[in-house]
Amino acid sequence: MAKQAEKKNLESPADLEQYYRDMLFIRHFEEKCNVAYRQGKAGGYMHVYIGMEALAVGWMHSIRKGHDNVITAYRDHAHALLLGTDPVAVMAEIMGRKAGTAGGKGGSMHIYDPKNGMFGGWGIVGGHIPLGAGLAFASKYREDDKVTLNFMGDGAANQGVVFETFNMASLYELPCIFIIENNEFAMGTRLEYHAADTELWKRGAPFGIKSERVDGMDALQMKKDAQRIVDWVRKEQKPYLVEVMTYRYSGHGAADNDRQLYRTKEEEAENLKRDPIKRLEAVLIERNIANEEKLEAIDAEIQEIVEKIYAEADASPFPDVEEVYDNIYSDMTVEQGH
Ligand SMILES: Cc1ncc(C[n+]2csc(CCOP(=O)(O)OP(=O)(O)O)c2C)c(N)n1
Ligand SMILES: [Mg+2]
Repeated sequence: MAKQAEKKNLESPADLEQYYRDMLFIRHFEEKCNVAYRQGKAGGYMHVYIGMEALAVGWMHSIRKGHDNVITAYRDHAHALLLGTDPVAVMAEIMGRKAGTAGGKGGSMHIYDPKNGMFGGWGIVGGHIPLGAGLAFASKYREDDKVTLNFMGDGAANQGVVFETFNMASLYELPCIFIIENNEFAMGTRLEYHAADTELWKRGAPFGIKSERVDGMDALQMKKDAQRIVDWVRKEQKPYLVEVMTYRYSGHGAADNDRQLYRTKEEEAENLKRDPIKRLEAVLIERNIANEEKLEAIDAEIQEIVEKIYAEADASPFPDVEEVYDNIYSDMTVEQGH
């Protein structure tokens, strides 16, 4: 009986294949970003999500795309890509081109696309957390039934403004999900060196916020947990705090080539065994949704798509010098009704 019930809860083969494609797309897209950076085609700061893809897939498939709000820090490509932001515009922004989401003037850390519910892309650690609560406050005020996903890193979870926001979100009962992407590092500083209590999920309790810790390396489990929490917040109209356990395979940013200064090769190898993409691959094979041949074909197809995106972005010109003072102030919020 229990087994049958469990089977009922399984996503369809098409869903599983979609999660797989999405994770692989993020991985290849960002591998290409790294190449662009090394070739001098992308500048400034750039931080990839490699190793953390299951988070973006689980959460973005649990919300109403184009309706709900998402805000995050500078590790922001995956969130935008899965919300439906034009991938050429994302790549072009990373490359500083006119076709970018901010006309090439924001760069990798500032992917902004409110029409698809993507409110950035922010570089000040913890600085966007009150902005996310503001989005949730607007939803509550307008009774528009939106949920806000407010992502932050484990390092960001130490910022004072985050605690102030927890207090107000709880006090005002905001439909806001605080998602701590615990990838075990804040730049080169390990979790246990920066957090007095490494169980970050406990930080919601003093404010009366329902909180828990979940696994972010298993896309299917992530989706299940994310869906349950999103549904709860939408119904109860109260905040929630989730610590998602994950691991950053890459360096902090594209310029971080010295990972071995703060972690060993053995640790990296151990964590690679938990690769969320490989894990879902195994499920696809086990459930006869795909065989090795099909997986290879999907991989080749996605690599080709990414190459096309890159070529299209690379064909876009740089912004004109005359545009340098444009869009510094904007009344977009009023125009778009957000
Ligand atoms: C207020 C502030 N302090 C310091 C920095 C420099 N800085 C950039 S990223 C970062 C680490 C943040 O780590 P975490 O929140 O865990 O996010 P992750 O990079 O792991 O996604 C720091 C200290 C900053 N951008 N803003
Ligand atoms: Mg971190």
